[in-house]
Amino acid sequence: MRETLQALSDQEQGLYLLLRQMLALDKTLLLRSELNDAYERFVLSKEGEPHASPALQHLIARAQEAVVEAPWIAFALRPGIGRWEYLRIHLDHCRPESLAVEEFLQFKERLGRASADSGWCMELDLGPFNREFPRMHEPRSIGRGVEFLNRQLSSQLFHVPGRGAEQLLKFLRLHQCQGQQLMLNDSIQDIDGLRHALRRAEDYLAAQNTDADWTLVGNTLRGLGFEPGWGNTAERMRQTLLMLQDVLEAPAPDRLEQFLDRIPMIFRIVILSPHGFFGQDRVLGLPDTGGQVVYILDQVRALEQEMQRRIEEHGLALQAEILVVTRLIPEAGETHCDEPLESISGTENARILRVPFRNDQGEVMPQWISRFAIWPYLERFALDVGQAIQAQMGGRPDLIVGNYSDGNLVATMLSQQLGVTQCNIAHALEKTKYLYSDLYWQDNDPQYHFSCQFTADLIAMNAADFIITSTYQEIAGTADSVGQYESYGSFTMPGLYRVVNGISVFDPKFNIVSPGADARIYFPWQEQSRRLSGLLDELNALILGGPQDGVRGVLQDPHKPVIFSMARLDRIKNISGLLEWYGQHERLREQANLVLVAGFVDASQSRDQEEQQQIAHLHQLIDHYQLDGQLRWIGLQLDKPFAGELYRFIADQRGVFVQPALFEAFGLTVIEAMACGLPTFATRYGGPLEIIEHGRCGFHIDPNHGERAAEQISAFFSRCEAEPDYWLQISEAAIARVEARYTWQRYASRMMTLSRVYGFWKYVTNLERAETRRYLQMFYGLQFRPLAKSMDD
Ligand code: UDP
Ligand code: LCN
Repeated sequence: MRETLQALSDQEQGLYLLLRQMLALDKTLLLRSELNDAYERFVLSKEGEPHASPALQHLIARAQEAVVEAPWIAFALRPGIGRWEYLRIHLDHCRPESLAVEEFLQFKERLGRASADSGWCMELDLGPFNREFPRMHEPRSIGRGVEFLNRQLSSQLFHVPGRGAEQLLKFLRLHQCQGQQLMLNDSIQDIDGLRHALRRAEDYLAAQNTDADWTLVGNTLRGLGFEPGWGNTAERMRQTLLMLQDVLEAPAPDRLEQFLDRIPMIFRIVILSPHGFFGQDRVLGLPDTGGQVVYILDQVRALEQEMQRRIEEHGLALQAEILVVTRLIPEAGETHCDEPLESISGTENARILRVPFRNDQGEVMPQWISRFAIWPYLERFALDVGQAIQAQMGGRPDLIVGNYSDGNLVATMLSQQLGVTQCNIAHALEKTKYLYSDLYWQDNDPQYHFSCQFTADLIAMNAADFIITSTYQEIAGTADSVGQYESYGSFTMPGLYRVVNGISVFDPKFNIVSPGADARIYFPWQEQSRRLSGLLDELNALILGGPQDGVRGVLQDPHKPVIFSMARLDRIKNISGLLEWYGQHERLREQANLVLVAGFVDASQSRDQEEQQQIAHLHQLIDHYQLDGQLRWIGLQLDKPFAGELYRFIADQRGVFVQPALFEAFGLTVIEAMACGLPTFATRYGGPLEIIEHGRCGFHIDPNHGERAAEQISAFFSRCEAEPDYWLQISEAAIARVEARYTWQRYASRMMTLSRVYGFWKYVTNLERAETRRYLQMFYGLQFRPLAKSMDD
């Protein structure tokens, strides 16, 4: 900060003129883009030009936003990823002064409608609790928390002679599954005893047949103090013993991680996903029902395989078990969401367990409830789920995974109640999707109830033992944009509370583990032998055929390539934007047809208000641009294999996929389309920015500049005509990108390692986190509960 202040100290005149121009805009809040525009205009103006300077440019380049309260302007600066500074400047003397974050937030609050009259506002600060906890410093370490934590904590733990070894010994004695003691029994009392037993067991195993299993060597090992879990063969058991010996001898973080990876810790997992229609059939595309469902079902299959593989390697005859817990919806329409238990296809022992929401009187809520309105039901749901899990599993799980804000809050309650490691997956934090959703929360609250959601998010993200994200930008953004988690670092909801230190992107609980595209479904268009050729007639009829129920438009020239998009009909998905860009771009309309799979064509079939509005809007646009002969809007739920074949069908015709969202947290459709080999144009706001390498394996588009996006797509088609190999080149690069980066196998293996390592550190450092838990409980009781309750009134 000192540097910034110093650099600006001799810029008084320039600052004065620039600030005057900003004040003249007559806006109370200036966004980054507006600040940049203002500066550009300033340096091009006659009076501004002589004052253009690196110092002023630097200020503007770092400024994320400015609050104008004439004659003051306060700036929030982001000098680097995850780093923030604040300053204010008075027009009269133009000497910048540094501000504390809370002072900057107070500036903002004065703009919010309900700024507290007394000026008092509750301030939430989680910083002090984490003071003792290791924190990363380098942006490139963000999202690689487990490596950092291992390094830091193992050196702390093993620094005090004997302490680490003692903890490890205690930890190894903890493990049990279905009443069976694992790893060590009580006969090993101390570290000397452990070292001694390890040496003897190692000598013994070295003399055995390398393939011998526990039935052959178990008696002797048990006599030495060991229990099953060290490996499925004498050789593997020996390796594991040696790894432990190495850790005790010279504790290095990588050795510790390797050893922890060998400990049988995870047999039963509970995955929470309360909202939406969670099911295996006929649900995708229904409101609140999209990628999260796909992600979880694919994740479950991959996790079960990985768990089972590891259980076998541990030498244990046990069955992995996974429960996905969601809401039971009695009025489930065509879905199976009214069934309490459903086996997950493609798994041995994974099920969906459905528990209904109940109101205060204990009555079951029959209808679907929007994800924005579920808050009053969650506490009771968590209690009911706790009982249902125990009944179903006959005990507690080894890991609880929350999904989205509601699932993460329920995961927090359950993990605390059961003392189990908690992992959070946000999927999409709503906060950054809507402009000033925090500052103007009161305007949005009747529809979106963000006051509840952001409070739940803060509680859950701070309570989690570890957090998985799909991309780096989800945590910390980019050099130019703020990360989704980063946006919870400091913010204010005037009249409610102010967050000075909500979460730090440098917290080692963050780990990037990207999801995959199901390779059985989304495979390259060239792999003819795997293709579902039986669907061809149906696809032809659906895309190129005549009028059909649930479909609008008929493609008059079926030979043109297709611009394809598929998404839930949320406003943020911006399907209407794509329709408009296409409608307005004559050349693009000549070059290609447009095919949309989204929502319903008939608004009366929709239960969701936002979706109904979007449907009406799409109809208006189609009428306005007279698109019925160039567009096919399919308002039907397609099953996954069919959707996979649809991507490839469009690739056969040398089409493209477009993901036009105003913001997309990750974007499974993007990797699905790419895995099938469709050149993809996707929003530059959110995950696709990281998934796609622009110009190589796809293209970024800016949804705020639709005409440019349409131009990019049109230019692509022109280039494909001029260079016959161009389409193929992008298609192949897209396939390769997904194969290299987005596979479920890699995901599952990483997730298993993380669960073990964080499980260990949770045990070892439990005391340090107790204070945070207490504070969060208070925040829940005093803030979240009344907010959720008031939604009922
Ligand atoms: N999807 C679908 N039919 C639809 C809309 C979406 O099958 O009408 C599927 C799509 O293939 C993808 C998921 O739903 O697997 C959407 O995930 P994405 O991450 O793209 O977006 P989300 O809906 O989660 O915001
Ligand atoms: C929710 C979203 O909005 C998508 O961007 C993600 O791809 C999906 O969840 C799965 O994580």
